[in-house]
Formats: sequence, C-alpha cells, structure tokens
Amino acid sequence: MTVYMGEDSLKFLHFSDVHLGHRQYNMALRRQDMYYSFLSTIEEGIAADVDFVVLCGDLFHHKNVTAQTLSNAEQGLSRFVAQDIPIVLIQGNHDAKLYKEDMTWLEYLHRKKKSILLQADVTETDLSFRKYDANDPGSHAGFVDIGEGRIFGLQYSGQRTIERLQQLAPAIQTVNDTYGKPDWTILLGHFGVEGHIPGLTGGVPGLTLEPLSDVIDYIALGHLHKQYSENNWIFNPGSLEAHNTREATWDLGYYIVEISKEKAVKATHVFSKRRPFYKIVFSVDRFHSKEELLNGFQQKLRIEQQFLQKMQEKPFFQNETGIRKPIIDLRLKGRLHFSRSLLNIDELLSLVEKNTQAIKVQPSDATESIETGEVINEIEGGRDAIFDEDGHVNRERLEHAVFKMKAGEDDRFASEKKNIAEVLIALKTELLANESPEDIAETLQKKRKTLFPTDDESVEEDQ
Ligand SMILES: [Mn+2]
Repeated sequence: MTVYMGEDSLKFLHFSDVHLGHRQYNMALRRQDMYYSFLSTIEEGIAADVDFVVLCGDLFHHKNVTAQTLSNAEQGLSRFVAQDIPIVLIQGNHDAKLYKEDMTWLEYLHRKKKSILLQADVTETDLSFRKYDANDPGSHAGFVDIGEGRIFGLQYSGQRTIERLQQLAPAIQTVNDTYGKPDWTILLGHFGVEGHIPGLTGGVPGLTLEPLSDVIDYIALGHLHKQYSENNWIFNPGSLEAHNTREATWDLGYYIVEISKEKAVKATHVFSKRRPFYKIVFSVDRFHSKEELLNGFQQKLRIEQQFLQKMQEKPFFQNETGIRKPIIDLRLKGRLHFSRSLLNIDELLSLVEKNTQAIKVQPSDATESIETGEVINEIEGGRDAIFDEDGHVNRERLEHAVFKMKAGEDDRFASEKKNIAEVLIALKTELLANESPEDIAETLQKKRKTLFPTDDESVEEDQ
C-alpha cells in the first residue's frame, strides 16, 4: 500500500465501535443496519479523500464471528484497500477470541493484509512496540509509520488500562530513539475517559494521559458509544449505530481529521448514518377508564407522528431509499386510576406499530398503581425516598432502595446493605456498558474482598 500525502496537511478518518454482527432485538434487520452504518462511513471517508483510516476497536460484536459477518467486514475494508488507503485498527473488548489457543479475527485480517492490527507486546512488568513490516506482518505490530507520521496502538486492557497507560510514554520514547522522531504521532486506544457519561464506572481519569502530551499529537479513542473530546487532543467519535435507547440520544459518528505540517489538529465530527430511535412518553394520570386512556393515546400518537417525521427527515437518519422506519421507545408514566389488569400494553404497542411503521416498539412501564404503592410503603423512607420534587419516580433512588431492602432481608448482608446496594448498581452499570463477564467478575471479586475480607476465597480460583 502506498500513501498519498497532501502538500500541507494530511487527512484521516477516525471511527470506532462498529459492532458488526449485532442482531439487536434478535432482528436480522438490525444486523444489516450495523453493516449499513459501516459501509456508509467508509464511502463518506473515501469521498472525503482521506490518506488513511484508524478504527479504535469493536469492529465485531461477538467473539464467535459468523461467515456472513466476516464477509461484511472484508467487503468494507476492501474498499479502502482498493483505494490504497491504509486502515489501522486495534482490538476492543468485543473483538476477543473464542478459544485461548485461537487467533482473533483482527489477527486474521492483519495476516491477509486487509488491515493493520496494532497492539503493544506486554509482560507482567513491561510494555513495548514492534514496528510493522509489510513483508512480514506476523500476527500484529505495535506501531506503523505512515508518511512522515507514526501510529501506536494499545489494545483493550480492562482493569490494567491505567497501569499500561503509565508504561506508554517511555515505550514510545524508546521507539522514537531507535527509529527517529516522526513529524506527528497518533495513539489508538479502547477505553473511556471519566466525566463524559454520568454514572459510568471504570473510566480513566484524564490526568492519566498527561504524560503522553509530549509524545502524542492525537489520541484516537473508542469504547464509549458517545462523542466527546478534550483539549483538541483526546477524541472519541461514539459508535456508528445506537446499541440501546440511551445511546440513541447521544451524538454518534466519526471524525474527519486534518493535521497540518505545524501539527495543528482540526477534527470535524460527522453524524453516521443510522436508524432513528424515537421516544414517546405517555402520562396515564388524566384518564379514569380504559376507554378514555385509549382515546388519549391515539391523540398523542397523531401529535408524535409529526415530530417523528421531522426526525426521520434528517439526512443522517435516511438511507439510499429515503426515510427509514424507526425504533420506538414507549414509556408509560404517572399514576394509574384504574386496575392495572385492564391496561393492555400489547394493544398500545400495536397502535404504535400501526401508526409509525416502527420495526420495533419497546415498552417500559413506569406507571405507579395500587400494586407498586405497596412496595413503596415497605421501603425505608417511604415515598419521599423514591419521588423527586416534581412527584416523579426517581429510578436510581428506587433501584437503590429496592437493592438495599433485598440485601437487608438476608442476615449475612444486613449490616452492609447500603454498600451492597452500591455494588449491585455498579455491576448493573458495567453490564449495560457491555463490559466483558471477566471484568464484571473482577469488579465483584474486588468489592467482595473489601466488604467481606474474611470470606473463604477458594471459589475465586474457579476459572
Ligand atoms: Mn463498543
């Protein structure tokens, strides 16, 4: 592969978290959506005339990649290869291998020269980078020189991320001493930086990256599915598609980045092409019978349809055929004034489907009724502990209270019920962030050791 370098600046595409093969809601259509966002990003990168591409982890969603998914990955990457555009990538937490003795699909693609896989060689105490050799690619390289610049890659490192980040600056210095200092340097990483997603655990404090400021000009990240950047230096583009309703409310996409000869970085974030998610919040407070509620719901749908249409018309929510059918998040809230047994959610769902052409409607029932009232009375602090100033249920508080109540019911845990509730919430957050089972287990083990230091630990030896 050769690289064309512009006269005064170079341009690259930075994207991440493609999650090819994710059949969200068990739907083939959602898997196609992941592929579509990948292909359209590639096409847009090529149209922008980029010199090279960096992909910061989670190309694949599952470790057991199917033939269809691998074929999709190869077809996408081949478009860059056909244009002589090098694509440099790293391993994310989703790109793991199926068996210990196996190789990852990223290694397979590297050996086939479809892309260049970067990862540091690590031992218990040390970290180093090997130079990429196109004549002998091996399973991976540590860094690659492109034009006058250099790209380093750090694979997903889970609980060891901070430790490895601390080893980076000296390892990069060693490479620069051996091979000469390049004009510009990019680091690829798959980890989150603290402070960008409320409630997220396991992020790296921004300060950890400070020592890299002398040796790195652009930190290209992936992992958190939300766009953020810091100091025109750290950049996270977000995933290409939304993998849950919360992500759907975030800015998602990719960066087109220009670096001038003077190393001035100009990164432009572009929304990726994805399916619209639309949220309908319906309050049941005003209705005193099922019939009233159904009428009110139909009125509500007529209004929401107009807003939905405006959303669907945004260019990044369209595909080559135009408007795309949405995914709808239907949230019911408020106090129900008639028996819950009369509230037929399926009936509401089919009304939504009929009126919006949604490919999927996800209900969430947050209504309060006679039944939930009983649970709330049992909770320490009662209503005041659960409802906010406006009288709405505060989900986090309710969750915390229920976890605390459940832990308190068991004599072994009663004395630590508040801490246990916090551990459960931390585990839930990690689960929802798609952390690997190994990492979640590690968090649990750590917390358990802190809370119950005298426990028998033999169970932990079980792999
Ligand atoms: Mn991801």
